[in-house]
Amino acid sequence: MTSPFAFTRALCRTPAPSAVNGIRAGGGPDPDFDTLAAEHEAYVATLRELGLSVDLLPALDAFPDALFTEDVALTFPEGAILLRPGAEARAGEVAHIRDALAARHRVLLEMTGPGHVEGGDVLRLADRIVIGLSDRTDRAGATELAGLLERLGYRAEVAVTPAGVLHFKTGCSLIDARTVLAVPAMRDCPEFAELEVVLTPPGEEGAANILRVRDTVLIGETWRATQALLAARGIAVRRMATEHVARIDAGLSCMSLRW
Ligand code: CIR
Repeated sequence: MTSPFAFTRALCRTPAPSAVNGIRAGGGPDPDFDTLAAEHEAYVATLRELGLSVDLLPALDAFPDALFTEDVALTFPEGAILLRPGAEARAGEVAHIRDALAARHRVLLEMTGPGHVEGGDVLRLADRIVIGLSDRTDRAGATELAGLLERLGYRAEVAVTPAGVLHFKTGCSLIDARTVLAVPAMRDCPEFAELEVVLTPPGEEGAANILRVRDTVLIGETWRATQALLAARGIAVRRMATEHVARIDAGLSCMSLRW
């Protein structure tokens, strides 16, 4: 096992104009494409500034959500795994990332089904990996993925994502090797029993999808109380604009595959 945030590389995908039609559970205003593209560009620039070598795949107009590369694969220094997204509209994205992963990883494993897993439901901890069951990730998928992870040397546990939370990581993220930031509904997640759980402050449940990259935590710019809470713990915080990606139910981890 290697550190869960000492990344050196990332794989992102340029948003297509169709991204404004990305899947979303609720209503609310549509994203503005130029603003969303600017948010994505700033995200890629930040990863590069933090020392990662970032490769940018071309936009895929036929797949509005394809900029969320995190959901279709898992990447580790030991190899990569192609997943089977539970959202039907996203299943075709996998074929479009296969060659890019094969070119960058010596070992490329692949889920064959019938189950489904999306990467947003896979939380990497320092000593194991938690797969959250959700509307996008089912038990059969989690079981198959756990077997593939074992081949790469990773132990997996299966958890439950609370109802109303899109992906497991929509509601929790790693702050450091022993600490998780989580929404109150995930406070008692048994998989966090040996960790410190820091709760998102009231009204800032949307802040839970932070992204730790090396020594810095990326967080949505509007989540002031959560930023203060992290800063008080001595963590370097980078505030990112996420308003328009959030309109299609996305956050910071979704926009890259990292290893
Ligand atoms: C979807 O519903 O699939 C996209 N609109 C958002 C994906 C967000 N991905 C993530 O949380 N890992």
